Amino acid sequence: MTVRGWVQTTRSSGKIAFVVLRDGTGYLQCVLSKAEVDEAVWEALRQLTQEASVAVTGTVRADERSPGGVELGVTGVTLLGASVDFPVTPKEHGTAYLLEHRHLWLRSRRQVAIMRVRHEVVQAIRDFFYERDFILVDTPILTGSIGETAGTLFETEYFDLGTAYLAQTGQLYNEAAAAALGKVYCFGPTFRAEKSKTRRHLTEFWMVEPEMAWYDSDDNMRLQEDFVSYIVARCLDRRAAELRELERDITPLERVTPPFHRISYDDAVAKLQTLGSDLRWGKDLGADDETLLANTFDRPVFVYNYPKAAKAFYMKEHPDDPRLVLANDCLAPEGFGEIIGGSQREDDHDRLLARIKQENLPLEAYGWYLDLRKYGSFVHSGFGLGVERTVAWICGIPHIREAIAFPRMLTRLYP
Ligand code: NSS
Repeated sequence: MTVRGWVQTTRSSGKIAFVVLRDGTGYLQCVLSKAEVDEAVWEALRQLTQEASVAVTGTVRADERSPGGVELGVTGVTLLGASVDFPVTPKEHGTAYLLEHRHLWLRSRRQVAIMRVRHEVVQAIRDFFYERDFILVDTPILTGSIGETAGTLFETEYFDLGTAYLAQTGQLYNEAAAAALGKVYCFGPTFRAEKSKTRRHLTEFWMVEPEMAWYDSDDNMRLQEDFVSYIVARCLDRRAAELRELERDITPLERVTPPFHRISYDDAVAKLQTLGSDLRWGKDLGADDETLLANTFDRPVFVYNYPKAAKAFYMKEHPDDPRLVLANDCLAPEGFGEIIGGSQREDDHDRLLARIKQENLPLEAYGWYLDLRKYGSFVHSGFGLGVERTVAWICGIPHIREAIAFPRMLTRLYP
């Protein structure tokens, strides 16, 4: 048979030559014995360079030592596209260099494995919601209302209507859709002009956001733990080879089953202080706090009932303590930090109005959102899971820039 692909590696002893081919479905070891082929074929194969594209013809035979369990005994080779001095070699390159060559770096074995895990995560997300009768609603990317915080908006001119923003979230629109359809979700790219250069922040990232009518904060957390466990189990089941390629220790992932740990914000602050954090009540947890806290648990943990001042305007006030909101974050173990932010939504018209004013948000942009509290207001909750952070955690990679094909960051728009 003939296989077309790209040359990953070559190796030759003078009598026998090996080429590992990557064809997109996997890797194939091609073997050529000098004694058995024409001189021209031997030479052609020996001259192949990294990432040349080729068509290799030969006979498939079982070989336990080969990746995939088969190898190709080569009888013919056609060079389709030469590759001279491929810039990303097996030697170590600096991160800046690799990111500058992301379009080529993507072909390396690790990156291929990460992309396959990401693909599984995305499919698991869709399957989870489909199986539970959630309706997909695609929310707009160009929007007039600030979804999260005014501080991290990308703005663009919008004809005669003034400024449009790139969506930070689809949530507010989802809340409208939940009143029509019950349980909904949106899934797409979201944008934050984050000025921070951290391992966990991109300016464009993918977020999946379910929104459920009649769910309170506890229902919300139960759905989150089922959801995260489902995604992890799918990757363990169907992407074991990729996780092996990434040398991911899967023991901590195997523990990811419901119920997750739960700790109130109050208790989390007290615990963190005993662990040496200088976190003061009222502030959101920093990345170091998240790691410190999560390291005390053997599986993901929910931190719930945050101070109102640290969170977004739409969260429901705690019925017994007006300083708090019914919000939760989900922290992944092993130092990977927050993967989910969720909350029960403020369903009281006047309280929501007061919050919008308090936050100095432009009231005229929220008329439609307040309408949802005027016409059949309902208890509802939802959350957002960051795809890149989830993929980075499952793959065990320290920086989320490798969890998306072409990362967008403060200092990177190329390639
Ligand atoms: O800001 S969040 O905490 N919450 C929301 O956007 C809500 N509107 C979600 C909802 O209730 N429907 O972001 C949610 C998650 C967060 O936990 C991260 O996993 C991810 O989105 N996230 C990010 N990932 C990568 N880069 C950046 N900058 C980023 N910001 C949030």
